[in-house]
Amino acid sequence: MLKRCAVLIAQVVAVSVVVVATPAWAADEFAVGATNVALAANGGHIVAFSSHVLDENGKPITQWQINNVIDGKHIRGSDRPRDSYGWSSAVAPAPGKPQWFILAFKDERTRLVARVRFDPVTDDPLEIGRWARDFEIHVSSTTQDGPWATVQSGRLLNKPITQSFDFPPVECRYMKVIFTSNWFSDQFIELGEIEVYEALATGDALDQLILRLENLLQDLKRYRDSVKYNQPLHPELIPPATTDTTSTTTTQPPPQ
Ligand SMILES: [Ca+2]
Repeated sequence: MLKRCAVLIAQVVAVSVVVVATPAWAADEFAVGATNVALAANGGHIVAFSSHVLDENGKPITQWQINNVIDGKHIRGSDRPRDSYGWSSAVAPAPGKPQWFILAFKDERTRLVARVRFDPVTDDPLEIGRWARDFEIHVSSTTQDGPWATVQSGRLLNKPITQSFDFPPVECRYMKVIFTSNWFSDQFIELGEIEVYEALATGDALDQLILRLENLLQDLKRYRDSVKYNQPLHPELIPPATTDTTSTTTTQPPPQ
């Protein structure tokens, strides 16, 4: 019996250690959501940016303004939204002078994010080299001024396709996207759209862990009761005593 108790306690301790030792955001415990939380229609918004192209009066050009990267409008073939060609910076990125923007989500809520998708396509053809190329993604869970943690860097393809980048789930209140280069143009850097997706807890792993702990605790309680009340580990499995009081009475020995 003592050996069984020791085994039970060891199992509870082992499961508890797993709870403590498991990283808070283990990637395999999450699925990527289907909602683009950066989309303006979902509450996404740009809180700061390096530049966008201006007209002769110093006003943003609607078709090329920064908010076009979160408007959900894409250019594909002959499908070209009249009011949204993508984002065009005012100048090309230069060494030490990247072009960038910072976005936040609905109500400035911190999100657990795990996927970013870029659509480099703008109204300008890829052949003129303005589409975004090398990028960095940084996140802050505090302020739009940082501190920043780098979660991803990479290079986009100069192709008219949306490109997806996954990373371990990370808390993000503000996301700073930095572009350090385009494809060779000395004029601007351009991006069609950015999408951000959350990591969603599947619940399966946690539910299974809770179930295991509940079962082990139940076994420990059974063991305690069996010792305390000198009863079998599973008293509920013992057939109930007969309710025939007459026969019971006749089998009792007479009082001494
Ligand atoms: Ca767009």
